[in-house]
Amino acid sequence: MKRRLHLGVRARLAGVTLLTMLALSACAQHAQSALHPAGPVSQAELGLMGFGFWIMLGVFVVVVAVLGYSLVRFRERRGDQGLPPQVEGNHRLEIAWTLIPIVLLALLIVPTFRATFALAQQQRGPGVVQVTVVGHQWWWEFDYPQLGIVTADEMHIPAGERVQLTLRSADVLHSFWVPALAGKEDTVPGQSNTMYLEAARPGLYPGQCAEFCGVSHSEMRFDVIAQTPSAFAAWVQARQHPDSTPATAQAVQGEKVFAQYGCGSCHTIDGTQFQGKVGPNLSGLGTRLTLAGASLQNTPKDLRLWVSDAHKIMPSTVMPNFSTMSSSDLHALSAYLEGLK
Ligand code: HEC
Ligand SMILES: [Cu+2]
Repeated sequence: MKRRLHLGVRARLAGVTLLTMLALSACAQHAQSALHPAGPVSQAELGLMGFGFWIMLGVFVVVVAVLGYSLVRFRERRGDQGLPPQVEGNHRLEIAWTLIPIVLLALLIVPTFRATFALAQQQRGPGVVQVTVVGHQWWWEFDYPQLGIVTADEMHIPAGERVQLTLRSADVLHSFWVPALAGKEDTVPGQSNTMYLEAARPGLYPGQCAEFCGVSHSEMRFDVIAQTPSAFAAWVQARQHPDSTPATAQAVQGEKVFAQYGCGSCHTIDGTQFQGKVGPNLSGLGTRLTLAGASLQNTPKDLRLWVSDAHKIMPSTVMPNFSTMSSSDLHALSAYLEGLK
């Protein structure tokens, strides 16, 4: 008897915890939320989650109701002696609780299969923007093979159109996740995975690596910037015709510092002799919103902080600390890099 009561208490505690969690998660308004879908892919995925959730909530309510009823109805009463009548086996009940789960699973399987196959469709055709996403410890590279563009940290896409992604890894397992736009997809060394996504409206959709990939995993964020088709076309134009010529005397000095410290052995700047492939492509850096896996805002001050002390922001990064660089060299560098358009 006592044991049954304990079970009842536990069930009630679990119920209260679940409801509290639901209430709390309903309040949070995180931009990175799969509960606020901003495109057809995440919408379809949330629809599936919702369908499963309501079925399971129904099961939960029925089980708790039967449990509660049994606890009250069959509790030990004053004057009871010995064990109550022992009942074993009930064919009707056994058949019912075998059939009900089968029916529920059958209900779940139909939309799940339909959505899984629909969302796995490769998007092809002349109008479809293709992006190769490469996960690196600890930054994201975005290549647009049809357009001849390579960038990092932010992926620009046209709103209202399907964008086909091919996902790779340069080192270890990572997982590409933009909660508002689509579910996670792993980037696996030596393998290509594919997915597509679409943003219904222009906007900024934050994403991040969702697979532990080393000490700076939490600094491996990025933004998806969905633009109107004309703004996207303008961005493509600008990236295809980068302006990498330093415009001020300080920026000219900065370009020299960049060469002198060997930054170009790791970084590419389109339209210059710097063609390194180890780190992010820095072309058009001045137009970017964030730096270094979106762990810093793209300001001259944060850029200098990054160059002089990258390991403070991102432990173990391949990017060396240039802690002995003079302040004037650092200022020249930031003038040069922030001038890249
Ligand atoms: C040994 C290779 C290497 C060298 C040399 C190097 N970097 Fe980097 N750099 C990296 C890597 C790798 C990253 C990506 C860091 C991360 O996210 O882990 C990076 C990131 C950056 C970023 C942020 C880029 C972005 O997309 O947000 C800037 C800016 C930068 N480096 C500037 C420089 C400058 C300036 C120099 C020379 C003073 C330099 N780097 C030298 C490898 C290098
Ligand atoms: Cu990662």
